[in-house]
Amino acid sequence: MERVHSLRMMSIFLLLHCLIIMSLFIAATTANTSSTITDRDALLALKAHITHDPTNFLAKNWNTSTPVCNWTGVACDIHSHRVTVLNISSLNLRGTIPSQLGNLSSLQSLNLSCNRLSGSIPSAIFTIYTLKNVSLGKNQLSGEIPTNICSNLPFLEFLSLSPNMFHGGIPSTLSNCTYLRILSLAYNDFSGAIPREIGNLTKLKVLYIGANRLQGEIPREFGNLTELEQFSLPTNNLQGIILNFLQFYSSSACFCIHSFVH
Ligand SMILES: *[C@@H]1O[C@H](CO)[C@@H](O)[C@H](O)[C@H]1NC(C)=O
Ligand SMILES: *[C@@H]1O[C@H](CO)[C@@H](O)[C@H](O)[C@H]1NC(C)=O
Ligand SMILES: *[C@@H]1O[C@H](CO)[C@@H](O)[C@H](O)[C@H]1NC(C)=O
Ligand SMILES: *[C@@H]1O[C@H](CO)[C@@H](O)[C@H](O)[C@H]1NC(C)=O
Ligand SMILES: *[C@@H]1O[C@H](CO)[C@@H](O)[C@H](O)[C@H]1NC(C)=O
Ligand SMILES: *[C@@H]1O[C@H](CO)[C@@H](O)[C@H](O)[C@H]1NC(C)=O
Ligand SMILES: *[C@@H]1O[C@H](CO)[C@@H](O)[C@H](O)[C@H]1NC(C)=O
Ligand SMILES: *[C@@H]1O[C@H](CO)[C@@H](O)[C@H](O)[C@H]1NC(C)=O
Ligand SMILES: *[C@@H]1O[C@H](CO)[C@@H](O)[C@H](O)[C@H]1NC(C)=O
Ligand SMILES: CC(=O)N[C@H]1CO[C@H](CO)[C@@H](O)[C@@H]1O
Repeated sequence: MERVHSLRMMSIFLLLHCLIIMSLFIAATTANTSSTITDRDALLALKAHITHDPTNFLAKNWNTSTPVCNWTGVACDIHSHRVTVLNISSLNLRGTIPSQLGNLSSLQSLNLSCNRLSGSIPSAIFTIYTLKNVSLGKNQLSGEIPTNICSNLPFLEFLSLSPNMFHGGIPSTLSNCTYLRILSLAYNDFSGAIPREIGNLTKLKVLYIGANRLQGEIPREFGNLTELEQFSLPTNNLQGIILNFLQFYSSSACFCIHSFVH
């Protein structure tokens, strides 16, 4: 009698154990499915905004028969299955950037560089709190940088917009992206003064703002940028600017340089 009782207790215990493990497993695999669907829809919106894809990269690799995390150029967090990296650089893609991309709310690295994308950057991109790297260089993008660019990007380390056709002023509020290490705004159509607040970005290692229509003095505060290793500034020494910039591009292997030097 005793034995039967303890056996029964044991099987109830085991059953409970199984139930807990099963529910944990279900929770893990179904967690945030609505977020992963949102990620998929955001990438499908991007695909729909690409008007020309000469290597059929998106047509071949981005389809709903495979999970988003298996798509080429996409990487996900292994636990949440949220998209953390989007790299579709150097594919000669034409088209525009849809605002739905701003729904990739776990994205850390966005690389759309070396394509032929046009239009402006949707402001929704600047609401992705987790962003660290943004490479949009070597496209045909235009518009202004919004003054609230850094309001929701506390972790931004890498911002490259060169070369493109952005205009307007360089916002002084860029200094709120306090972790910026690489800032490349060169080869655009920026005008106005160079904001002294950039001198607050003391982690800057690379600063390219040359080859724009900026005016005035280089702020004294730039003397505070003690980590700076490479820079181009709007001086008369255009040769120097190009040299620095070429070095940057050859070291970062974006082999699409010829077309804009000419
Ligand atoms: C869907 O994409 C996968 C690779 O991610 C590819 O192997 C497969 O052929 C594609 N299917 C269609 C119908 O294009
Ligand atoms: C997606 O990728 C994972 C890991 O690389 C692999 O195990 C799985 O079979 C892939 N799924 C499909 C549908 O291709
Ligand atoms: C990004 O994509 C380009 C072109 O497909 C590739 O050469 C490069 O290695 C990729 N970078 C990363 C960090 O995956
Ligand atoms: C995604 O972004 C678009 C445009 O920014 C928005 O209209 C939509 O409601 C967002 N949410 C989802 C879940 O797709
Ligand atoms: C951001 O870019 C830097 C330099 O290319 C790289 O070392 C780093 O791993 C990237 N971070 C992410 C989150 O992709
Ligand atoms: C920039 O940061 C300061 C101090 O943290 C804050 O008061 C200000 O509102 C921020 N401005 C923007 C545009 O993000
Ligand atoms: C940034 O720099 C400006 C001018 O150089 C200064 O007035 C301001 O206090 C600084 N802001 C922060 C948050 O360090
Ligand atoms: C930055 O530079 C300015 C002017 O050169 C100086 O007055 C200020 O104290 C410096 N700030 C820091 C934080 O080093
Ligand atoms: C983005 O891709 C280009 C070309 O593949 C590369 O040179 C650049 O370093 C990448 N940006 C980041 C932040 O990794
Ligand atoms: C279990 C899990 O990953 N939950 C996350 C789902 O997504 C929301 C918003 O992105 C997060 O706040 C949760 O932590």
